[in-house]
Amino acid sequence: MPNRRKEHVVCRACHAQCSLIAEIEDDRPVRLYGAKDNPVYHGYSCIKGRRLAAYHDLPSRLLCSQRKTAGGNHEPIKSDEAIHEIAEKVGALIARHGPRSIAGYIGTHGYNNFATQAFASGLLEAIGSPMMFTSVTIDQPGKGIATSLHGTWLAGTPSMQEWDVLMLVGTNPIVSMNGGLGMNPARRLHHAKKRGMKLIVLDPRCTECAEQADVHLAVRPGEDATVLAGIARLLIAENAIDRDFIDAEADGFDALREAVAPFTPAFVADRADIAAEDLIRAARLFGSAGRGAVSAGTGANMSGRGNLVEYFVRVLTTLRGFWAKPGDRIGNPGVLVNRLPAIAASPGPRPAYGFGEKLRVRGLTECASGLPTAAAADEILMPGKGQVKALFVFGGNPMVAWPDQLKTLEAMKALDLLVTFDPHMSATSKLAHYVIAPKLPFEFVSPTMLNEMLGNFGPGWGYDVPYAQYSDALVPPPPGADLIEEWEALFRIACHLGVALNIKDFSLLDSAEAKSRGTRLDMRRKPSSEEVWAMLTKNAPVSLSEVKAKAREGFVFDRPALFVAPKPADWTGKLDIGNPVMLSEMDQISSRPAAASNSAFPYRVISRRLHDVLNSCWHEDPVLKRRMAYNPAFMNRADMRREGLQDGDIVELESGRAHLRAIVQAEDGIKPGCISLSHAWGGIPGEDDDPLASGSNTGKLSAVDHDYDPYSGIPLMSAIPVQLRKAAAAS
Ligand SMILES: Nc1nc2c(c(=O)[nH]1)N[C@H]1C(S)=C(S)[C@@H](COP(=O)(O)OP(=O)(O)OC[C@H]3O[C@@H](n4cnc5c(=O)[nH]c(N)nc54)[C@H](O)[C@@H]3O)O[C@H]1N2
Ligand SMILES: Nc1nc2c(c(=O)[nH]1)N[C@H]1C(S)=C(S)[C@@H](COP(=O)(O)OP(=O)(O)OC[C@H]3O[C@@H](n4cnc5c(=O)[nH]c(N)nc54)[C@H](O)[C@@H]3O)O[C@H]1N2
Ligand code: SF4
Ligand SMILES: [Mo]
Repeated sequence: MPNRRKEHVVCRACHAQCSLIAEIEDDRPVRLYGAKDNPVYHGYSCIKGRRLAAYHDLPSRLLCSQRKTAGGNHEPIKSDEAIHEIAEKVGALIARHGPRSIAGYIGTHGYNNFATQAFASGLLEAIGSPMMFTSVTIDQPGKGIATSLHGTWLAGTPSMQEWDVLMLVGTNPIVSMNGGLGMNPARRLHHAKKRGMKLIVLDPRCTECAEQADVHLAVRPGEDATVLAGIARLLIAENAIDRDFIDAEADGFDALREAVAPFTPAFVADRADIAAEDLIRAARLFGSAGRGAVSAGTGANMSGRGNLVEYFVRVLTTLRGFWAKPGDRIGNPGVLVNRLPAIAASPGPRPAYGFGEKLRVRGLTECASGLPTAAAADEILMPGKGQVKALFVFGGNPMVAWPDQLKTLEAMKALDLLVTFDPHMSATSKLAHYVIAPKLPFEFVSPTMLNEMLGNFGPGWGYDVPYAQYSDALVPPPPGADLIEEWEALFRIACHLGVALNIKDFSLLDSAEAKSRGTRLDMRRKPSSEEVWAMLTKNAPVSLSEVKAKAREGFVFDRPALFVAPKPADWTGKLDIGNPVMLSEMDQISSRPAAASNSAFPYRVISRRLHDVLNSCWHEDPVLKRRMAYNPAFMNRADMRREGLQDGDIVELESGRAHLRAIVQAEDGIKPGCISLSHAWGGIPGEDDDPLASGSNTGKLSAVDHDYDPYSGIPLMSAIPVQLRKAAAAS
């Protein structure tokens, strides 16, 4: 008789950390489904999460680490041996080229695991390298930059239950679990709409969210800032602003009013290719609501002017006085993460860029969203003092995720040392000198700290009640496997190098404080996983041991009620809605003519998420493969007819940088002229880039040194101008 048991578990297939039930048979996870009684997720699950059990035993899963041979193939290597060799090589590179030659990149599954993040940044700090890149600057870098320029409102926004209106800009949380709607987004939107909340969606596609919108503005890609400025202008013109709030809490109103003046409905309608009446309808819905929120996503951040779009997300919130006010009850006082002080005030703007490490390319520096990852390939390729020689990749896949794939390929090949921490031979791992095979989620501990932390990102992120769940390691690694948690491998590399690690406390939001109040490790003794998590939650509002004791199934803690306090009388900080750099970008939009529509590149490739897969993860899973064998280039039927295309035909898409082949598929509700193509598909260019076999890589179309943001370095990763040619008929 097989030994079968059921366990509650935190899903870690994406950042949303849903609560699932795992059926485990003879120590193997065999089935997963949503936990119906969970007070926050209410049984939600998606196919990616439900397949997480299967990933633990997929044949493609690496059961031991790999080393590249002289012939370019990979051979198994004991993790001990790999760690020793890697440490030797790092030591030699530091001695020869200095610490800056060692860089790290934290991708999706590094970001999603705080133990990995903490030990990775601890190691780079300990050796004295500032070169830590993350996926944030190729994701939604405008968020950090705009928050810095506008200022944080400490009390945040009121909970979703109180919103009368929600505006989503280039984000589709029903599919992506990006912020805006919170956890189990479809259910929450349904309830919110039932009680009367209005929804405004800006998206060139009729997305799952747009289908339910009261106003859907099918904006021309890259013109979101134009539309939001138009809405700001209408709010001001129709006196639908909270003048008392603005006078008391914000600087820069007059400059803003002047800067948005040219953004008349006629101008916006023309630029953004929407109906002026729809713009006015959206502005009136937004302007007549008592409370509400605005949330933007990747579409808005990747199409140029992402900082400005995110800035306007905040400016519109301020114009309407939608921030939480004195006396409002804070939904989530915090369980594992300390929230910002619940005061109705802003400390004011802070520097958004121009500090920290100076990169050697394009005048880029560290910015409020981190070091510009779009510059990492150039930092590897450009000779000279400080050149990056070694790259550690933590749960990311630069080869298919970074913009400018051809440059990334050159860079990966140029490295003296490329190490990935990845459970399968990703495109990047195929080029790596070492691939460290990590444990998978059900083999290690995790509380829901990541998603709680994301609650500070913006409205409708994280939890709006004091919820947490704790999962133990549920199953051992497969028999005979030699796997290691990322943090443990990094601990051992540090030991070899003779450096001591400081482990950041992730319960503290301020990164300097999280470091200064972190834990300096005694390197003579390797901590246990639980001890590591105790360090990561050292100053948490609720102790990890209490969370562990109470929240195996997910639990809403009984925290003392927290109400927003008025600001102290001597408070000086104010929000800034007239930032000169942002307003000068507005000037550029209004004073320059629109790009000619019959240019050499008439189509725009726009980014989107696919329901069934997360970025480049586990595309080879046979169940997913049956549902989604490749990433189709979704097009408008009229465009297809005009180009003589049918479903399944292969087209060649050419940008100013490169061309790629993709397979077209009609989709209703895509704006004419747009080609909606998901990212992180395809393999190594020239080796495995058959669109039918591995999909098409949109990163190839981006150029990091063209049309890039001067602060985050992000180039166009959506709204990429291309021309289209039919390459072959469907086979
Ligand atoms: N053109 C275009 N480019 C884009 C985007 C876009 O919309 N358009 N999106 C951008 C965005 S938002 C992001 S976040 C980046 C993503 O950038 P990356 O994070 O670099 O890419 P992912 O594909 O998410 O890489 C995840 C890797 O983690 C591995 N993995 C899976 N499970 C685990 C695990 O449990 N542990 C470990 N250690 N590894 C695991 C997978 O095998 C995979 O290799 O791509 C960006 N690139
Ligand atoms: N199922 C699934 N979920 C995911 C992921 C995944 O790969 N699959 N990836 C995860 C990651 S890494 C991230 S960062 C989040 C991202 O989460 P979201 O930002 O919500 O990502 P999308 O669902 O792609 O939504 C972006 C929307 O922007 C639209 N868009 C493209 N260009 C423009 C433009 O110029 N203007 C406007 N207004 N809209 C535009 C697209 O049509 C798309 O509907 O999702 C996460 N969740
Ligand atoms: S949304 Fe993310 S966390 Fe939730 S079940 Fe799907 S993969 Fe897992
Ligand atoms: Mo992302």
